[in-house]
Amino acid sequence: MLAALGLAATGCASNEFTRLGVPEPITEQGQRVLALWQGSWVAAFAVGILVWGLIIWSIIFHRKRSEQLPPQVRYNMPIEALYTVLPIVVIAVLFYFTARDQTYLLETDEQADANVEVVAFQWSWEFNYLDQSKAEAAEAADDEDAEPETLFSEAGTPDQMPTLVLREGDVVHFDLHSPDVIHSFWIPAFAFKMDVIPGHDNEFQVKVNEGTAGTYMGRCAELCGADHTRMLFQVEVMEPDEYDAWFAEQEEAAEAAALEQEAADQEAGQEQDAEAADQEGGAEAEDAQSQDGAEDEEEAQAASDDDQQDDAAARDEESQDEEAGR
Ligand SMILES: [Cu+2]
Repeated sequence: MLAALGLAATGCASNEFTRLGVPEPITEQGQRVLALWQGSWVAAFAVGILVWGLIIWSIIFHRKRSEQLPPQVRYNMPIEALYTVLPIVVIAVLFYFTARDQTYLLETDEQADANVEVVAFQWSWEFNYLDQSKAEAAEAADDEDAEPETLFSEAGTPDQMPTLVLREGDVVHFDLHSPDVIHSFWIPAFAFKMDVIPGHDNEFQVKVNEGTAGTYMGRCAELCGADHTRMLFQVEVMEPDEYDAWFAEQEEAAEAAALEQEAADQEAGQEQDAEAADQEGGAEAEDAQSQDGAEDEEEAQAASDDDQQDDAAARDEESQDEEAGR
């Protein structure tokens, strides 16, 4: 049975039963996580079957036969040593595979095809598509605070979840940034999540598998306040052609928006210049006007003060009347 289980768990066939609760991974890294998960379960089942077997064997074959005390085996050195060494071996093996896979999962050396800055905030996400990763920008400029260029962005709200778009076969680098509290960036189909910590930008990267085009869910996996449960996003994996068209469209839209903004800024600048010129010319006339205006304002203020005092006096009288009436 153990052999069958081991074969089922580590074989190529990956169905819902043998994944033991983990969704079908869509990244190379996710497959590694799944393998670690399945391997750990195989080890746990092996230990479990051994222990249950010994218990059942003792119950059946070593039942109480007489009133005589059976031979006592405490302080039996070989058995005591076995009890100590065996668990240490089990833990050491689990530790080895965990450490090995963690190193692999946190590796960011490979050149990425896409760079995304993930901003997690209370309570949604913003995805900034960058021209390079933060680490690369810092290295290129030889300045720790150098920021990569944002090509275009998408931000969501708790009511309108944003969509993160990825391309099949891409190595995608994620820079995680939070301006407020700790969140956790979790795409269940990656079989991976990472905390998004204010003041400490985390990073990781994945290789998206071929043939995974489709829509997946993303969540925040760290209780981060009242609307934590609404901190959702969608992940859309596109086929290369579709993605390239989408990417070009987004870039164009961002460029057009930037140009529009520039034009608006220029117009505003020109208006300001014109106003400044007007002000210089009419400064003397305005001075005369403003003095008149100031006097008018003072009079109006004095009048309203009088009104307020009258009101207060009227209210006092009313309340006195009420008291007298009681
Ligand atoms: Cu959150």
